[in-house]
Amino acid sequence: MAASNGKISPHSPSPRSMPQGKVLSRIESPADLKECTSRELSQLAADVRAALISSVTETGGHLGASLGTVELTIALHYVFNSPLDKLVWDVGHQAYTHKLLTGRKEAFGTLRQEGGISGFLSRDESEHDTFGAGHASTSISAALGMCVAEQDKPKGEPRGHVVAVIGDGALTGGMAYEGLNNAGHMKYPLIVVLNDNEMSIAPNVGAMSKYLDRLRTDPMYNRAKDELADFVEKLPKGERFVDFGKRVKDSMKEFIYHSALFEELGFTYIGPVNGHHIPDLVSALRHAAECNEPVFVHVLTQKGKGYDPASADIERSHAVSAPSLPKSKSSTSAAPKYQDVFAKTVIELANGDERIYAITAAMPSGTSLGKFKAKHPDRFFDVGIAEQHAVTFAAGLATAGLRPVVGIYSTFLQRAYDQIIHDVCIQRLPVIFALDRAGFAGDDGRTHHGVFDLSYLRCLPNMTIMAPSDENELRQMIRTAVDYTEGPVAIRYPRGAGRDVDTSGHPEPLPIGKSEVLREGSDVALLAVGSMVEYARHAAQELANEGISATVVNARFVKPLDEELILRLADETGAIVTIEENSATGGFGSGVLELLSEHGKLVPTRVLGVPDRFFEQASQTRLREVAGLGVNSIVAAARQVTETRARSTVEAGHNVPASVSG
Ligand SMILES: Cc1ncc(C[n+]2csc(CCOP(=O)(O)OP(=O)(O)O)c2C)c(N)n1
Repeated sequence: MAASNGKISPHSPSPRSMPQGKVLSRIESPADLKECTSRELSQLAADVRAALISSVTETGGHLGASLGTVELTIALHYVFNSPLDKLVWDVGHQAYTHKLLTGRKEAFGTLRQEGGISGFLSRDESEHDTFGAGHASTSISAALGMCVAEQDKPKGEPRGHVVAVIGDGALTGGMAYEGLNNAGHMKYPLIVVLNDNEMSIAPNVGAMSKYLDRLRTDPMYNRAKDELADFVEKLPKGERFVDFGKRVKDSMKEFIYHSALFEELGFTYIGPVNGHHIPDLVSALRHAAECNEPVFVHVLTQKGKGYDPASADIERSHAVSAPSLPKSKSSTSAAPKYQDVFAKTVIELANGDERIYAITAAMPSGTSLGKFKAKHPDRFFDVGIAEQHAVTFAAGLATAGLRPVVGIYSTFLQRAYDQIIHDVCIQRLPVIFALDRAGFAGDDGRTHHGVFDLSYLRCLPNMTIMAPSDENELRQMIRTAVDYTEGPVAIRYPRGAGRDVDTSGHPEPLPIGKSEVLREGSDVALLAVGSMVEYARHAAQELANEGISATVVNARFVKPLDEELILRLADETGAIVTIEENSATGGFGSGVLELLSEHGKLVPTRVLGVPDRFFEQASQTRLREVAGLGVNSIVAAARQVTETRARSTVEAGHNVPASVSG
């Protein structure tokens, strides 16, 4: 079932056909681009755009981001020789054209589907994908490492150029500056291409964004741009590409506009360049390739270019959903999304509590905290793609008695681990972490599944961790967190819709560390966390049909555990199954095992959690099944522990075997 690269099944979706156009149909690899005339390259851009729109509106995916980089990608593959030359795409969500030009045209219709190609870049997928990503701001560091490796190759071996392509949004991430700082000083010939479309997912934020804006609108740049366009127009047609490198080399120097900031950092700055004009891009990239020192090429692009709905709502079209994606099993279409219930509740509580502040790291729509901004603009902060800063900034707010709520995807909080420990937990600062997309993230795949948070947070002293089983419980947990001032609290909830339960009335706080017993039984205790509670309920019903009587517990708290209840159930049922949509290593089930061992109650126990491997994209429901978290797996585990208990009782009476985990 599991392949080592994380593909979840041998299931191969049949690719949808897409229009390829005259030129795109001839391109099997980047080498084919070199044969193209200038006119053919612009036809190729049109073909690629039509293919992207046709295909991605069907499969879903990052359409807006990729439509903005069509010409840039063509120019990069025209000038450089991948895979000898290394192209490193930041995040990778804007690299669909790169996929089409590097042998993945036929598979493109399987994008982001189970068994299909990834929505990001992956070293497993193509030799042209030099570095996998999904999280932002890594490209400069990775590319610098590759650049050093290229330069240190033994004499006589061909050396490739290395180009990092980073968006203006990703440039707000601290790691990008760490990379620039190091690269400018090391003087290796790294080329950094800034794909500046003025957008992160939402409009970009921060002082750097303002600086780029000044470069973009400076009249000097506009004059240089016009002069360059004139120059290109005056070239005889056939020469526009053939002799372009030679002819443009000197004149390019005149068109270089200076950027004090990037030059002070040790880079030669080229730009701003019109990112939708292939001749300008080709000349700028050729010049960059000849510099033999760190070069920063500033390219201006338009997100969603060529797709009307995208231009009308650039933020929404950053990614489009597939019309036909299967819905999560536990959700109903009428139910509100967890993220919306979260934002609504924080707004409601903030209406009457001026201490509540909301922070997002570039995800105002993904977390729904943009709604908080509309209500309480003075208490809302989008800090950019800067998770580490978001956490320590929140810690600073908390020192003054404020109640910061950091709305963040589980997967992105991974970036800020030391900040959680060093800045928040050690100082017991009451920061509230709202972890969205906890559990499987679905079609975004292995870089985005939020299946580690219970493990990485549970081991931290002073941390309280909750997980709601429905959207009303999420409201109660937010209220509980706001009332609790003894230390940090994390609430983790899944992607998608809730269960359509009643969410009227003021949310009441929950007793800290207390679970909820949903069903009483005598043969086995099913201890479930968050999204798994419904699954456990269904499993209990099936077990009842087989004559096995199960207790079902909604854990609510992963830390502190409801020790009294768990120990009592160990005595009463003598068989336990824990279920969580988190790594089986170090999460809730591990906590239960630790508790049982501490008290010498080693009753047969199965820990159901995400196995120790990475999972590619599929629907959330399917991923849960493949990970062994479906109803059938719970039923099987319950049977196993009850049989083990029965056997050991018969064999030895009192000699109960040690816990087993799986
Ligand atoms: C560490 C991290 N935080 C948040 C995200 C979510 N995210 C994906 S793309 C994106 C915006 C990137 O903007 P930019 O780099 O300018 O690329 P564009 O989409 O505009 O092409 C964000 C915030 C992420 N991928 N990684």
